[in-house]
Amino acid sequence: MKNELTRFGISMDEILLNHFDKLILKKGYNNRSEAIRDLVREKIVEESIEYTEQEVFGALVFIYDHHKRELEKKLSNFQHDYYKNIISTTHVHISHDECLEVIILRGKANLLKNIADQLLSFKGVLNGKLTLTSKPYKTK
Ligand code: NI
Repeated sequence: MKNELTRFGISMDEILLNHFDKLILKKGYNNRSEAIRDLVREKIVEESIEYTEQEVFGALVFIYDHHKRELEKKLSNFQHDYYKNIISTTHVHISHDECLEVIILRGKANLLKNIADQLLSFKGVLNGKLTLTSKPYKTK
């Protein structure tokens, strides 16, 4: 497959196109083509990530109660258990009582989701979210 650009026409009703143009303006795209390419890439990643056996990447962001007994030790031990999948951890003290951590993960999607579920269920972890991503397809 060639990596050259191919032109094709898209038919869209005026109302939808109007909403789309407002969206791409808000998102800062220079033209419709670039916005459509990104939407297609996003959809391809979203649809394939659940099933792929390939390595994907994740960012787990969560907030926890700094005063909860033993929680910091528990979080640290847990992260050591998965040292092969955890690339990096950033810790931010967001208030007198709470901390925020961002954990960057790599591995199979199901394992990363499982790691996130386990961690987010710890008592004292107040809120969190895992975002997974991967390359949409092989470019080389
Ligand atoms: Ni802290």
